[in-house]
Amino acid sequence: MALQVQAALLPSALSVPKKGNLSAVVKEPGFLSVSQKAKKPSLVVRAVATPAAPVASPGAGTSKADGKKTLRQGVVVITGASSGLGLAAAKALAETGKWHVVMACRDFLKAATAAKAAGMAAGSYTVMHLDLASLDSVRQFVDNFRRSGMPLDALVCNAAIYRPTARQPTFTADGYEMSVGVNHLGHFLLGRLMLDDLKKSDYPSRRLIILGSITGNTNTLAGNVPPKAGLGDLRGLAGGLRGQNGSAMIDGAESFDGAKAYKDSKICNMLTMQEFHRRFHEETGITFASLYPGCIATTGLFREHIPLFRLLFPPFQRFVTKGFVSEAESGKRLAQVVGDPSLTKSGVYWSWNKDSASFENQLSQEASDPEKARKLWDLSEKLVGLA
Ligand code: LMG
Ligand code: NDP
Ligand code: PMR
Repeated sequence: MALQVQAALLPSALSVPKKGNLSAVVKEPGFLSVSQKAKKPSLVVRAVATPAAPVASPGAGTSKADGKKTLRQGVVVITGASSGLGLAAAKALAETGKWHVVMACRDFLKAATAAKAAGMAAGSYTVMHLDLASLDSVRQFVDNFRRSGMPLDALVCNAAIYRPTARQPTFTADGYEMSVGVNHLGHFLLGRLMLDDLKKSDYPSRRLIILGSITGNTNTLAGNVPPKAGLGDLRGLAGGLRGQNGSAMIDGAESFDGAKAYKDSKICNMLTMQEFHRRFHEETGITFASLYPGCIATTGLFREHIPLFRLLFPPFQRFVTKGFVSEAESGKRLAQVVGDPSLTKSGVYWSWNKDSASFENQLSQEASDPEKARKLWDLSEKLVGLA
């Protein structure tokens, strides 16, 4: 049976690292834990996940153990879990024992090393390769995930890049401007494909979460720091964000602005969450949510910013705006949105107040415009090959 478990996992594991070297990957304890730590061979699913202390709960997604109904361990996929918020949330969720975390990352070894350095228990997570800058990679990831035999109970679209100092656009494998390509289009395809997996799950509360941000909302001070987010009439997106004969910017602007492209991508993330909610919540019961986790000024998101910014930004946020939040705290917040039984409401953009209590926040007019959301959805479908 152990062999069977291993065999079931092998195809996904072997095809996981695109860039990585296989022997190094196979040596990785997090990876090996997938088959080595399997203690409950009755189901492939149970074998992949760490056998955690069962949580008593009635309803679906339960199994009988010792004559009692118990909630099985949930499986959550987190994109970009190799650093910052994604890693902190992965750790927070894995530590509860209630979740097995699939870390969907572009750099397999970086993710595996980060998980280990963060002290995540081997067997509480699986690293799988996902490069959101390639739609082929997104499809490949979904195939690999399905072949692993794990159910999907929650999906967190967390990965992002921010290119504030770039003067020229760069492009994804499919030729789309990188910030919107990775932050929005890659996640759009992933979310659309994995909706089917969420639908199949028997877990009591299934959730699809997409990271938003305050800087994409012009109804805030932070959202008014130039350059301001704005999608215009989406003509640049309609033109394919190519940058050569068209525009690399969603609003069709002639010149590229990396900071604006990021903020625009966050509007897309928040609009997409709401459109998912409108189209699928009633029919599926899945919770769709977005959030602003606070200003996590120390993460890798700012890696491309000038050194002076990276030096001053954390104290500025900590002492001046007071919007600063540590990576660990932000991870707890995201973990709440994934698993807290009180945050099941769908269509919500969560934020936290100074006492770290969650509340339903207001999105800007543009970030909650249903007509724009529908148009964005239709255009995105074309760009990722779904329509
Ligand atoms: C753009 O500039 C770039 O052009 C673009 O390329 C890209 O990099 C983009 O977002 C990234 O930034 C934006 C920014 C640059 O420009 C401005 O903000 C222009 C200012 C225009 C006025 C803004 C309106 C806001 C009005 C508020 C008034 C300000 C008061 C501040 C207090 C607010 C309290 C609620 O800006 C910068 O690069 C500045 C860098 C910001 C971070 C560092 C700020 C330094 C502050 C020093 C903090 C010191 C540490 C605190 C110690 C406390 C001790 C107790
Ligand atoms: P980090 O840079 O620390 O983390 C981003 C993650 O995304 C990394 O794991 C990175 O991988 C991954 N990533 C980047 N490009 C790709 C790609 N092509 N394919 C797959 N993964 C990719 O940033 P944060 O933790 O700060 O950001 C996480 C989320 O939080 C983002 O959605 C961001 O918009 C949001 N957010 C952040 C705020 C903040 O203040 N930091 C505030 C509000 C929202 P790698 O490690 O390989 O680089
Ligand atoms: Mg901003 C008033 C509160 C506040 C908050 C909560 C943020 C969050 N910022 C605030 C204010 C200001 N910022 C002010 C007054 C300024 C002018 C000095 C300012 C500047 C600033 C810059 C240059 N802030 C930034 C930048 C960035 O490059 C970051 C960015 O826009 O990335 C897209 C950023 C951020 N400020 C935030 C947050 C959360 C960011 C990180 C970006 C994000 O993930 O959305």
